[in-house]
Amino acid sequence: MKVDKGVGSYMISVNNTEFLHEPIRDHVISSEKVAHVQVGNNCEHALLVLTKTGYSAIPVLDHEYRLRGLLSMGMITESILGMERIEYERLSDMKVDELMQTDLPIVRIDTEFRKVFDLLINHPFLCVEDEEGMFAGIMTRRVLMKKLKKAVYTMPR
Ligand code: 2BA
Repeated sequence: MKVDKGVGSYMISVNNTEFLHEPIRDHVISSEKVAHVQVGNNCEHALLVLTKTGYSAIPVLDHEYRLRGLLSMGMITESILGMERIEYERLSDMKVDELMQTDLPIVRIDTEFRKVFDLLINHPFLCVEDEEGMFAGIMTRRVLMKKLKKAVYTMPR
């Protein structure tokens, strides 16, 4: 698609779609930079991590660094909604394993951008695994948008 803004102005192009066939590997936010909680952690700790980092959802990993699920602020608050108040005191007795969402899309580190493009429409981020099935990190909407912006503003050859 080309949008010609008239003589002497500029042209925006989305013809540069080569990146769609690139693997996401070099654009994954690596595991050590991803805020997470571990199975067995209590929900009080999880609430602390979510609040301190400012993220609305984070991965849940096991002790071997494999992905087990996803935990969001919403899941925590929902679980402690009492009839008249939020029952924070229950958090220390609840484990993240009880609340986490386990049906989530996972992509491999060699997946092409084309595939994550589709998935990131409905998910703010995707968990990424390496060839051994270990948690490698996440691919976020922000990273994809930056990649897309670059493609849009690159003039066709
Ligand atoms: P949300 O936490 O809902 O954040 C939505 C967007 O708000 C983020 O989009 C980012 O642009 C901005 N944002 C939120 N908290 C931020 C912070 N502490 N520092 C900088 N920017 C922040 P994306 O960057 O595309 O991230 C999409 C989702 O991926 C986030 O959703 C969060 O659930 C997760 N995420 C991103 N980076 C993470 C990390 N380092 N650790 C754990 N989860 C992460």
